[in-house]
Amino acid sequence: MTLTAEPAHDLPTSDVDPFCPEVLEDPLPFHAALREAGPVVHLRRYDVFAFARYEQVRAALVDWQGFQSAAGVGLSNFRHEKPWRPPSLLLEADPPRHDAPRRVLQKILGPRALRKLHEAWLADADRLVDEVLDAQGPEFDAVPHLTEAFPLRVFPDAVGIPQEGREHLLPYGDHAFNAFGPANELVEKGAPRVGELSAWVAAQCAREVLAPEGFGADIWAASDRGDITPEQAPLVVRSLLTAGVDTTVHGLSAVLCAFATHPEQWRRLREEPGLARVAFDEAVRWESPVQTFFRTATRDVPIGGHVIPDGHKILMFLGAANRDPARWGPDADAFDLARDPSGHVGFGMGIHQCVGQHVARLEAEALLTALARRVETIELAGPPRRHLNNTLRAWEALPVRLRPA
Ligand code: OVM
Repeated sequence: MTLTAEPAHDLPTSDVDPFCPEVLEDPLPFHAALREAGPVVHLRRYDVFAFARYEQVRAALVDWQGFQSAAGVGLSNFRHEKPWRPPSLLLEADPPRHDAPRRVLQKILGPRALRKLHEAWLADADRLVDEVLDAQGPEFDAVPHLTEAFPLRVFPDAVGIPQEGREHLLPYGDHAFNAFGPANELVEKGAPRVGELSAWVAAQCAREVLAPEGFGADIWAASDRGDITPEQAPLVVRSLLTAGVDTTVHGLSAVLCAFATHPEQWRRLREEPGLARVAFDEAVRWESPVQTFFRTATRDVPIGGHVIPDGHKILMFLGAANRDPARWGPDADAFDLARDPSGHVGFGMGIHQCVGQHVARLEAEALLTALARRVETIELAGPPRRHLNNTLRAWEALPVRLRPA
């Protein structure tokens, strides 16, 4: 093989731990430094290659042949390490094995299929907002009362799992998203409950446990048709229960926090409630509830005058790409409903792009529409508190004051 003469610049490196509490608390300065350092930065602490610019993150997401998922999309390399649970058939798989489960779930969670939930979820959000304003008055913590309450009220029912044990959903998802990072204190803190939580989740995936109608039943019906095997069906249900709750909770928290801190944007939404979905996508861009995913190089991949060696992990900073001024302009940090947020990588991009994104948008549309109808102003009633997670940009508390219209 002939080597072309590349300019001999050094690979930028960083000793920062992206998963340390200080960076998780406020990742924005680190993201900016990574973007400025170059198209690829070697993170010495974990011997991984970081992409923080929109161009490289997007290219890596789309290139599933060069940057595979089947070796895991966390730091752990499944070529050498045993995964903490059987790998996801969607997230932690490559074509061709990835494709049948993906096709099945994409149809079940697609815009056409969701039309039958639209009216019911809008009505349910109306009731929730009424109840909360009645019971709490104008000032309360939006995390338990709205952004956790709404997904927990509609999504488990839509999947078709029983009432009992639903309090396990958020802790299970929290652990699963921590597990993409290094085995740090956040993972250790979750470890004692993993057995119990995993066993509960696995039990909910059985055909007999699931309601006769719902996403769960639809997945089992796909196995009856032979679209997936009966062995695959419970793992596909598991994907819904793993990725479907914490993500939407923190996405809804993000959009409420954005409005509580941008009163002129709330006025804009109230004038034009049809902007609810754009507002949610802009908040997903602005906050990136899922901050990072890894890929693994399937060969020596040349990039920016360097080579990422076969088998090495790449860490894609979705949150940094979503605020890259080279893509979003000098106002990349602004939350602005006048912007077109399409093309953001908060839901990923390419064959693994979030299969639940239409469900998330429907939840957001319902909650924002209900709030816009009743609430003249939203403001912070105290300092919001972060919940630290290795992958999620999450909230512990979001104290708000609402003035009824
Ligand atoms: C899954 C899955 C998909 C996306 C994210 C995720 C824990 C899990 O298929 O289980 O995070």
